[in-house]
Amino acid sequence: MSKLDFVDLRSDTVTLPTEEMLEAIRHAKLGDDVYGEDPTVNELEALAAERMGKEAAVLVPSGTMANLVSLMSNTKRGNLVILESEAHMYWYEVGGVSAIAGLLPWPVKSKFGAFDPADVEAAIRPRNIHFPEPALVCVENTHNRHGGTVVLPGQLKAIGEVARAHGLRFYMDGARVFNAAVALGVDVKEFARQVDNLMFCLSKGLSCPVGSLVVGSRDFVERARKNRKVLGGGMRQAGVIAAAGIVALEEMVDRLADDHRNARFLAEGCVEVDGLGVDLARVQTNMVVLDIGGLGVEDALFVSMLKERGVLVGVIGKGKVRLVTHRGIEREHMEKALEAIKGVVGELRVR
Ligand code: TLP
Repeated sequence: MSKLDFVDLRSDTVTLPTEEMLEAIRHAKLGDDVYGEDPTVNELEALAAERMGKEAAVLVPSGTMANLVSLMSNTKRGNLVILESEAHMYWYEVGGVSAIAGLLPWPVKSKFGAFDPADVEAAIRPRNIHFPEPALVCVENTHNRHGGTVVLPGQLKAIGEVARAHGLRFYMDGARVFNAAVALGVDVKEFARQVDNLMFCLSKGLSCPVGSLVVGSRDFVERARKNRKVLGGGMRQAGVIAAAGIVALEEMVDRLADDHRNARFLAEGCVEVDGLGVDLARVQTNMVVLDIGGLGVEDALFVSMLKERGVLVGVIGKGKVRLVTHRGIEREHMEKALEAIKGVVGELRVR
């Protein structure tokens, strides 16, 4: 990123493919993946399953489709699904959980994204003629709207035990589960083994242009493959996507630690700025959420003033501004962002 470019902290989804990915795409062996004949897709799916310690995986175009096919493959229409009340699936996936999967979402609140197992237990109502059949419990890891917080393997274990005791499946939206693993310094399998199935994204911090993987048992993945097809997600020479994914899994995981360090640096700088709120306990991975409520201005004004200073950020709720670090954002960009934030806050406070 040159000094003239914007410091784009809206999301890690803005990352561009690396030179090595572009090279791998150029040389990828291709075939028709709907026939199961794309060798590069087959290699990526086998690699993803192996990394997660599960039987099988299927490549889908997006995280949203990954969640949707997983919902469909874990439930029957009319079932009840327990979700965290700030979950991406509940907020940002256009209501596909009901509109397409035909499920009743049952939101349960939590502090940092990890439900209290007792709250999950309470949400699982007894089997009764009046009630929908509960089928699935979902967690998100890292948790986006909670600020990139990690749901710990031990917390997953406790939630999973409640789900299984009632005959429910347990699914993880692991869009950023590699961030969780890197933050804790543990193998990603520590998270994956606690759930029946999960998805993760290639196109966030791992820098791929497109793609997510749905991972689980052979039976589940077979259903997911069929559900991907019904949604129009069966792709042909998808090895062009998978080639970058293989590079991501082999080369791009460890560097997520840089993003975490940069987020921490930014957050610690922002804590010092009068008028801003930052909950440092939530700054566990590559996100920082600023509470700008104390400034008494419209969120859009704050965002546009930062943009004038060359910094792009997003709004995730009234008075809540999200900044996300990723590849291409270095320490100097963090310094520039911090200066810009201080400048905007200073200007607003003298108004
Ligand atoms: N999140 C995006 C936006 O949609 C908000 C972002 O910029 O963070 N699960 C989680 C936890 C996600 O954060 C996202 C994307 C998805 C699923 C959906 O992935 P895509 O965007 O590939 O459909």
